[in-house]
Amino acid sequence: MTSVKTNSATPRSAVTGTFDALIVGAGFAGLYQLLCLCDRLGLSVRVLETADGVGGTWYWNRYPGARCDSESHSYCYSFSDALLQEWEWTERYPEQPEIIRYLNFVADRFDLRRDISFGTRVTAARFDAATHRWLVTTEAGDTLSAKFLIAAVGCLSAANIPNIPGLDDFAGDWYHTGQWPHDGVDFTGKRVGMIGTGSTGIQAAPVIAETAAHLTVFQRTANYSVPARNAPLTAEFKRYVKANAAEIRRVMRATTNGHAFTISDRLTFDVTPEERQALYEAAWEKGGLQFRATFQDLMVDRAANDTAASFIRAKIREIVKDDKTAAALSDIDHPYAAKRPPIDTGYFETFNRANVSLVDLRASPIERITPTGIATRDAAFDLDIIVFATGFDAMTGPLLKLEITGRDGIALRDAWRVGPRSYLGLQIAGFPNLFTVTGPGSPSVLCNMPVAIEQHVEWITDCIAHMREHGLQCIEARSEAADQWLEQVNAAANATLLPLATHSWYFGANVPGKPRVFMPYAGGMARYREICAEIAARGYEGFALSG
Ligand code: NA7
Repeated sequence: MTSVKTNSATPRSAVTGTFDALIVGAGFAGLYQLLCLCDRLGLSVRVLETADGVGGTWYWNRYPGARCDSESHSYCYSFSDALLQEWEWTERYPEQPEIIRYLNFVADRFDLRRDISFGTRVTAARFDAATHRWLVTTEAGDTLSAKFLIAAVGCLSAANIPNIPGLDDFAGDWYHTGQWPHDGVDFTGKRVGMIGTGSTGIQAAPVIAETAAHLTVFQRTANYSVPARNAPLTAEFKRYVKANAAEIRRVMRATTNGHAFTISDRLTFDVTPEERQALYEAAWEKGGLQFRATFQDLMVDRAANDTAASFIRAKIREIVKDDKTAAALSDIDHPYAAKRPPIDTGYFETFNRANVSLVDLRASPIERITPTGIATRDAAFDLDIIVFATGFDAMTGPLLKLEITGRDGIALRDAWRVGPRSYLGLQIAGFPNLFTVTGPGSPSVLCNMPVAIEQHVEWITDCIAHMREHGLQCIEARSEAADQWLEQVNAAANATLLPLATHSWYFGANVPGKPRVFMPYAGGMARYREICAEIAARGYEGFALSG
């Protein structure tokens, strides 16, 4: 039996009304935006959420091994000292169920649920020039209206299911990791094929291998990964986090990537090769995304990056016993961290298990899916289950799915036909009073997400407060400001090694036909925060405000 297994929430009806603001999405961004607009500004607000609960991206990503790569004490809101003191994480990296528990705790703690309509999918949003209001339509056919529309839909929430011929004929079950069934998947005794070796596939493979009869990993692009070294948090560390909450927040707000660690100011070639090796060994033992903070110049100097890349390749070859598999896993074609660097729990070790094998798709691409499995150019693999760990139509996908139409009837799809064009990743010319939380053109996915989200939500809240104070009705990014910002986004990316990974999802390259534009702002979160603050202080320079 062919089956598409997704979590479709039950649509509810009768979600209507007139509001000051509508927010789409009840993840980290939507919840905090709701809190700010209701509690700080006293606006009437409704959150529309497809799922049956809070969590956003984390509501759907329930695949085996799903865990955040940011450390738990930094993967949370920092706006409330009381919340920081009340919540306690259990592990170095929070697992998906714990993140969901956290966001439910936040929703209850701040009484947010009453303003959220769950099971409500937005199918269209149109700016009505006559009333200067957004008209939002839901799947159930209801229409709501609001002065402000805030898209808090996340960057990685539109699943990318590759269009491989024959999928409809597959007799087994298949799943995308970002649309995982709530009751889980039993791999016991099954022959499983997993396509994709990004952060998700690298997290999922070791867990699937524990119960599957056989796991075949289909790798198109070999990837670096550093051990996560996950572990339960000690009582001492928990005390440290509570006692130092203010300092941790200060560091997170001051660093390029919004994490609670700082990037070393040491340059790669200022130390001897022996010292460098020892520093990499120490970073490998420590584990986590912090590996890329070993030297200041790893992301800007190719020769410096090569030293980190060589170190990790050597580790892969040391861990993986089978020479051919080790060669395919370490044959990596891009600089370290030019694609989002995964961290893992026993990923490379998994290939030493008798029930796990690797298929190198560069050597032999997938030709089709058959009723019994996957056929590559050179072989056929019999499978009971296919897992697509194939990522997302990142950043623009979730926004385009809202079918937004702006002033003068311009569809966002048309406005962005050659790529996203947004001022600061916050507003789009032609779309008045629409804000995008962590939209393309902002640091977003290059930053620890809660930090990026809090900065955007607070900026949007301050902006709306400013408009109310000055009796202003409309704000819209100026076209020329968006163009100039796009140049800055490109310049920031070009100052790093990030553009050298031309197949990265940062470019949209993982989705066939998607315009190739480097989407996130790579100039660093701290610098970006200053830019946004300066623009606001100069009377919202680059935005047209009208009464
Ligand atoms: P990613 O990082 O986009 O990884 C997707 C993987 O799937 C990657 O290895 C892709 O290979 C592979 N892929 C995608 N399409 C295909 C097709 N058609 N055939 C074979 N292989 C394919 O997504 P993740 O879910 O792992 O991670 C997304 C983010 O979530 C991550 O970066 C963190 O920020 C959290 P490719 O590299 O494109 O050759």
